[in-house]
Amino acid sequence: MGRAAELPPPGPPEVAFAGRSNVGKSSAINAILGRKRLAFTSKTPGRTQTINFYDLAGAARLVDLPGYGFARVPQAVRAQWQALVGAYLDSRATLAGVVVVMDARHPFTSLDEQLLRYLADSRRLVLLSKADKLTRAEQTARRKDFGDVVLFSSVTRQGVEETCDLLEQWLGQAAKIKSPR
Ligand SMILES: Nc1nc2c(ncn2[C@@H]2O[C@H](COP(=O)(O)OP(=O)(O)OP(=O)(O)O)[C@@H](O)[C@H]2O)c(=O)[nH]1
Ligand SMILES: [Mg+2]
Repeated sequence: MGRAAELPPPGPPEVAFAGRSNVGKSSAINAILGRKRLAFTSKTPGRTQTINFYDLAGAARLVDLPGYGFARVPQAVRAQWQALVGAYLDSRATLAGVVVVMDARHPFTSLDEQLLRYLADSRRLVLLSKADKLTRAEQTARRKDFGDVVLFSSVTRQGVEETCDLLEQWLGQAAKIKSPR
């Protein structure tokens, strides 16, 4: 894992993607940017281990954070994760907002709740990922349970537009993140 000292110097506004391992953060970034293999994804939880920055024509950045809650990670690595991601979320002056990605099929864990509480005063958006695994009825039920969330799928691209619109608002006029259609 990298250290905070290795982060690129603050530049344009950034939106960071946070959440448990394997929920689809890197895939969501790829779907939003319309680039299949930009951010590395994997079936194995714990794929993203450092903080990765994706530059949007110099006007903004999307930031792929390593996931938390991966049981097989040794305690030392977990502590390092907390130090790295905690320091980033705490002190990044150019952080414009955080997208919290949760698997639409699973209830929030206590770590998810901690993160949401921690971000309570920030700009944040909750994506319920892998929505393609749910039926319409299940999607409706999730929306009722969780309130203000976007049902999202990097496979069907459900929710991509809605997310892009909101991120563009956060990032300001300079940042056009939608891929050309
Ligand atoms: N069906 C479905 N699978 C998805 C979706 N998004 C991601 N996946 C799959 O879920 C697995 C994990 O995706 P990643 O994008 O690597 O997840 P991550 O949150 O970045 O994981 P870490 O980097 O380990 O924290 C991969 O096998 C993806 O193909 C989705 O919307 N639908
Ligand atoms: Mg990842």
